[in-house]
Amino acid sequence: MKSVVISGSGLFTPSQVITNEELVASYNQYVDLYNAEQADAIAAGEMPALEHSSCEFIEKASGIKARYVLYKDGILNPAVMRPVFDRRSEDQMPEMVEMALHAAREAMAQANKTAGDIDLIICAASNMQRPYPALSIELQQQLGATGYAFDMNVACSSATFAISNAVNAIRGGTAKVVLVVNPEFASPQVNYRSRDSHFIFGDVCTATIIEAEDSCTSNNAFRIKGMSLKTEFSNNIRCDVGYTEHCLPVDPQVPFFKQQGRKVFKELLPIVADVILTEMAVQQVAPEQLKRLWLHQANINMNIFAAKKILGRDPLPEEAPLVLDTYANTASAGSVIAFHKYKQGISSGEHAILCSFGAGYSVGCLILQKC
Ligand code: CO8
Repeated sequence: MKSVVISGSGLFTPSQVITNEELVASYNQYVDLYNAEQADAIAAGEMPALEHSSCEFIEKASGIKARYVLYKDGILNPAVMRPVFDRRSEDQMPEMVEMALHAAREAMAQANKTAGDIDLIICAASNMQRPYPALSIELQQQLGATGYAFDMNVACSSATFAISNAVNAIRGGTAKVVLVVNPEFASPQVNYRSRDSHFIFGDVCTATIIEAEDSCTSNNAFRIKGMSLKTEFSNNIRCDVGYTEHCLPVDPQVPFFKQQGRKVFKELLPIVADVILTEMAVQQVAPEQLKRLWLHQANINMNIFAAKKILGRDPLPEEAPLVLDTYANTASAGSVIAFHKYKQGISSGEHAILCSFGAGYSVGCLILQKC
């Protein structure tokens, strides 16, 4: 079987930051206005008063301190509470393609690849800004690449599932060098009026270059030694927005991400641990051989729990790096950000794990070995 590597990675980080303090202040202003407006109904017991959000809760429950967003202003305005931006015209790149272009260029430079080398582009993310033409095909044109391109979505596992598709395309002979991009433009899907979820997501884009080991000239490449993917249906992380929306009665909750966070926590972790430990056994990689765990970044407590299950002890911070504090949950990009920022200091032959987990449920585990 052909040996395939990740030969480069790239990251686009938006320039605008929202701290917990800013987010909570705007949410609490919204709550005060709402409770004042509904004072009579609340006093009559017809509806409950809304409660304030708190920075202490957010940091303790999730590990999130801030998030990057493409459009900050509308989000923090208690009368708006959504990112405000115009639909771009047909001759302008949509945000997701623009983000992907930046991340792609960094990944290509790391991998010593030009657009002429890339013959497959996969755009994999939790949301697509439009169904067609595929965003990946517009990116292909922007880069000046040839071959073919397609979009795909497995929510938080979009990146790992796309890397697995890339490996299979290379092994099957339909591609030689694959660019995978994960533009997670998450903020439009966040309900900033929901105390339970207003703090969870940030915007970002990651990119990776996947190619056969024999064509790789990068000095920081990782062999994809094992891959294991698993899905199991659950309604506990869900978004119902779709192309039929305009035919249906308007439901103000539909466009938003929603989840049963506690249930996700309880149900998903055993699946994650099982997928990772089984693949480690298949690849004959023992816990003490693992130099790093680049895990999905949804919740600090979840990451520590998963790392403990894998290593059989508490992880050192550098063994299971977190980017949640500054990036928040960035859906499929999270584990790739951790990989991109913390892939130094691993010697040839040493092993590491890149693993996503989230909606679906879906789990994607890659066992990597430094070339
Ligand atoms: N401020 C203060 N208090 C709060 C707040 C707040 N903002 N929110 C909730 N509380 C209160 C609750 O009311 C509750 O109070 P009480 O005990 O009196 O009822 C208390 O705090 C505890 O609430 P929870 O039980 O909900 O709190 P948790 O400790 O479970 O933490 C989390 C909530 C952080 C959401 C946690 O459950 C979590 O992170 N779970 C894991 C979820 C997860 O991994 N999800 C993955 C989703 S990402 C994904 O798959 C991609 C989806 C597609 C991307 C879409 C892009 C937008």
